[in-house]
Formats: sequence, structure tokens, C-alpha cells
Amino acid sequence: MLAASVRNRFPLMAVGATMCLLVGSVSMPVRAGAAAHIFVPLSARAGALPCRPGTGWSVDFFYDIPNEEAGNLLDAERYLADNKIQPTFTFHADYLDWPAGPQAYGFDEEFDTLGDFLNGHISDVSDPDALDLPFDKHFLLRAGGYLKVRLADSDPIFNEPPRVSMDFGLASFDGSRLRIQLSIFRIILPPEPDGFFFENPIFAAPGAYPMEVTYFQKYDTNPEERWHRAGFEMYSCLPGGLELPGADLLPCPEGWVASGIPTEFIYPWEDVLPITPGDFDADTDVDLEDWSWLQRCFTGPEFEGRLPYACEFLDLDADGDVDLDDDEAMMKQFGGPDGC
Ligand SMILES: [Ca+2]
Ligand SMILES: [Ca+2]
Ligand SMILES: [Ca+2]
Ligand SMILES: [Ca+2]
Repeated sequence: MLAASVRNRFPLMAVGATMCLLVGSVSMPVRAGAAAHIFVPLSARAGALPCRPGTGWSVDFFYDIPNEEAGNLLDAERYLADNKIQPTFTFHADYLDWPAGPQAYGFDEEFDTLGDFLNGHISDVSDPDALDLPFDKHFLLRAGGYLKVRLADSDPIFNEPPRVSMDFGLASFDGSRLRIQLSIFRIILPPEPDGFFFENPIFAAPGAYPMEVTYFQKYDTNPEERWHRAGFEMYSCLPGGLELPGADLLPCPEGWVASGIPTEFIYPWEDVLPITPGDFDADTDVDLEDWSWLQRCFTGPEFEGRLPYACEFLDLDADGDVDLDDDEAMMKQFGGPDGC
């Protein structure tokens, strides 16, 4: 069920691939991958989030992708989607770092079982026996959840669009991708030995944004050439992030060291709430904070042209301006600061 709903949310799309390389060993110097900025529009916002913290990632694990379907990440994803393959098992994870531990990456041969690779760093495993499956098949894992984007992450001065931005990095072998709703972030189908990227999404407004991270592991089936490496890490440049136990020390573009996304920022799929009209900051109320954003977006009734992206949300009567009619509509929802 979960896999099907996630697939519907993220239909397969053809994308251009961009690649860059990282020297992926803790004992060797590291460098930041090329950073890019990707704008995530207001339409990608899924809703508001409950006041309690999130609980981390929900992960679907697809074991034993047939050899003829495992050319690369895209082949494997298409095989799973076309055949409506259900996950072999599911689990929860605080952060994305496999194998976790003192070593960032390992060779295929170091893992006898999936449990060795996942390294105890998971919880709520739907089928604990699956952890005894041998680490000798191609597999794909897909982690998902809603990312909480806050006003606190934004520039206090109202720009167009308001800057709500954060950096994410992904390092993996064999292929991985990060998606925020339909904005394809980056897909990496790296040449050996590995791939890496670091990018900065800019969100149009606070709220809940669906996020999906996929990792494809192609097992080297040739016993003569079993030098293949396995490993996957996701970094963020969010202040207060989790330390990744097995990660390289990657510098953020701002200069500090990257970490895992704080668990409380990632919510399960079932937790998203509808947004009340006028609840600009998506904290489940309509109060003075939201009203102050209406003030900043106010154009009056004669306005012609395009509203700044996030201000479109405050055009409550959808006539292309933010004026007293919108103010009146907001006042009907006004309930004071009883949100988060
Ligand atoms: Ca609000
Ligand atoms: Ca109007
Ligand atoms: Ca209006
Ligand atoms: Ca509020």
C-alpha cells in the first residue's frame, strides 16, 4: 500500500543526469560537490504538519531485482513500477547512512546479510527475518517522508520568492536520487567508484514537502571482479542536524560540517494535514503572524502583474491581487495563535 501511494506521488519521469565525483574514503581528502539551487514552487507544498515532532524516515526495501532489470537505478525503478512490486520489507530510520559505523563505505564482501549492511541502525522492521537475507542480490531502497520547512529557515526580508532554503547532499554507489515532490532534484548514475552531489533547494513557502530518496545497489555478480563497493549517505546543512556515525566530514557551502537531517523534521506520509486558507506559515492556525505576511504581500485591488510566488497563497479569492477582500477572507479564518 505504501509503495503504491508513494509511486503515485512520484511518477517516473525522464530526467537529465548530472554527475560529479567525490573521493569516498575517510582516509582521503574530501571536497564538496558542485552546489546548485533548485526552486521548489508553492504548488509542491502538500500541507501543514501536526505540532509534534516528526519521527524520521519510512523506508521500503526491494530485494532481489532480477539481473536483466538491474542495469542501473532507472531500470530498477521502472521494473518496480511497471510490475507493481511490493516492498520485501519496510522499516524506519532516523537518518540515511548505510552502512553506519566507523567506516563510511564497505566492499560487497564485507556484508554477509542485509542486517550487516543496515547495521542495526533501523527500527520497526516489518519482517525481522528479512535481515538474514544474504547480501548477494541487487536491491533498491526508497526512503520517504514529509520535510518540514519553517519560516525560521527563511530570510526575514520578503524577497521574491522568500528564501526558505537548505542544502542537501547525497553520496552513494550505483545510483541514487532525491526528489522533492515533482521537482526532480538530482539523479546520480555515477561511474565507479561513487557519486556525490550537494544542492540547495529554495522553497516558496513554509509547510510540508514530500521528499523521497532512493538508493540502488547493484551487486557485482562476477566472482572474479568483486571489488564493488556499497554505501549510501544523505547529508544536510540544517543547523542542529544529527551526526552521521559513518559519514565523511563533508563541508557545507557555508563552511560548517554537514550532518543528518534532524529526525523531528521528517514526518510519516500519513501525518500531513490540510492547510487552512490564510495559514501562510502552515502551523495549523491563522493568527497575527500570518496576517503580517498578508501585509507584506498587500498589493491593493488595482494590481496587475504576477504576485510573488508565496503571496499567491494569500490571494484568498484568487483574483490576482492581495487586497481588502483577501484580508476579510482571512479574518473569517482568524483564530489566534493556537497552532504550533
Ligand atoms: Ca499560521
Ligand atoms: Ca481583489
Ligand atoms: Ca485577491
Ligand atoms: Ca501561529
